[in-house]
Amino acid sequence: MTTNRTFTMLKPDAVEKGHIGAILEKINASGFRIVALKLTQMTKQDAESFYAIHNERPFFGELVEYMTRGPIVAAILEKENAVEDFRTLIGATNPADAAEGTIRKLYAASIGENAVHGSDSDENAAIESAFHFSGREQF
Ligand code: IDP
Ligand code: MG
Repeated sequence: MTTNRTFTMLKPDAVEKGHIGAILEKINASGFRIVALKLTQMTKQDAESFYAIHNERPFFGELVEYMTRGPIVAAILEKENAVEDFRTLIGATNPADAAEGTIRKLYAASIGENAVHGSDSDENAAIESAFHFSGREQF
């Protein structure tokens, strides 16, 4: 099944550095429609659950600490081929490997603090969207 929606978070480092406006502008300019949006903060339990797939990885503790240290912007984005096109827009996990012009190339500091999340599949986009937004918060 393919859908036309993906889920994103502007992570605590991007919010701390004042990049919310610039990143949302780039998302809009790239043809995505924002269909849900909020400033929120994940609890430790939220982050452990959201990133459960990584819980055996050596960086898991660091990842949870980072993702809970301040507010994030959570959003659902709509566009044809949204999941794949948004992964292209954000660039590689490690900003050192990210293509020119991508959000991570422009705004990420390191593989850990990489500014933005993008769902990796339609299934996870739906799960992650429901994690952060009720039905009445999605337009
Ligand atoms: P993705 O965000 O590009 O899908 P994943 O491999 O799913 O990358 O990793 C989830 C998040 O975990 C990354 O975005 C990054 O914040 C963090 N992460 C991934 N690999 C490392 C690492 O080697 N060291 C520290 N943090 C990492
Ligand atoms: Mg991932």
